[in-house]
Amino acid sequence: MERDQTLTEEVEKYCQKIGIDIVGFADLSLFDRYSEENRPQAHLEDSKTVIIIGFYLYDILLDAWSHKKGEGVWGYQFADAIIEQLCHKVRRFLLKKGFNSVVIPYNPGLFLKEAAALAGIGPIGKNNLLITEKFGSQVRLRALATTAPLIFGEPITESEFCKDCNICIESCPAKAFSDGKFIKEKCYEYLETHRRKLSDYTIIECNVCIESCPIGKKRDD
Ligand code: B12
Ligand code: SF4
Ligand code: SF4
Repeated sequence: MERDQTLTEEVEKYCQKIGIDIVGFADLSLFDRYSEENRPQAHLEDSKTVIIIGFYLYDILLDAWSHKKGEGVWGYQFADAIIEQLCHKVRRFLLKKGFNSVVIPYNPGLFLKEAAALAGIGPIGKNNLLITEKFGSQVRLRALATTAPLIFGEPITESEFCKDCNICIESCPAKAFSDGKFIKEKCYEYLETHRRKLSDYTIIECNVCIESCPIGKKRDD
């Protein structure tokens, strides 16, 4: 299938213009390794490209979760709400060019940090998260599936950033990396029991494995 260099550059430029900090494009066939509901085709049958966007969490408040009084479910994430709007703008931009797109739901959806690594945005580091050169792991992610034939990035499978570093592993208060791999149950339990309360309805979760990582911390913008 012919891929469109000009359109790819136009999408990149548009993303930059509307305040999307990171964008990458991934090959659909790389998602065949996942179960059906975690593939782009489950959301848009004739998809040709997966677009991954990243929003830099420049203020910790963007990472807050909220719920409505009486509901008790942490259903609203501030950065996710912004990213969703940005995704819809990209969708509209592509629609005007004659291509259909779908903003992929959060759950079930794609495995976003893997999708970003498959799009060549950055590696998954020892902190088990996507690392970007400019922002470290301080980015929230979301994806669209589109019929636009965009040019893919090269998948990244190893982290050149981590090498001899172990800062995130040593900093994790739950010791979730103590057996040489990420133990999600330890992390989950810690997140549940150590919420930073901002108000009756809003909290911030642990993000030490993000904040302790030195990558992307030397920016001046
Ligand atoms: C379920 C979930 C959780 C659960 C369980 C996590 C888990 N890893 O299973 C809990 C609640 C514990 C959790 C915790 C956190 N989460 Co969370 N979580 C998710 C969610 C919804 C799905 C993750 C998932 O199941 N991935 C698939 C599994 C198979 O991956 P995995 O086992 O973690 O990792 C394997 C692969 O990465 C693979 N691998 C390694 N290198 C490579 C390279 C390639 C190319 C490939 C294909 C695979 C691969 O090896 C790993 C080990 O087996 C995603 C959102 C989404 N829809 O993707 C957010 C997400 C991963 N979480 C996120 C964040 C920020 C957090 C927290 C910091 C909490 C917070 N403050 O928000 C912690 C960090 C924990 C950590 N260090 O990993 C962000 C990460 C952003 C980033 N920069 O990477 C995401 C993407 C949400 C978002 N919208 O941005 N999370
Ligand atoms: S703190 Fe060090 S080991 Fe951990 S993700 Fe960042 S660079 Fe990699
Ligand atoms: S979010 Fe906190 S508890 Fe979970 S792995 Fe990261 S540092 Fe550890």
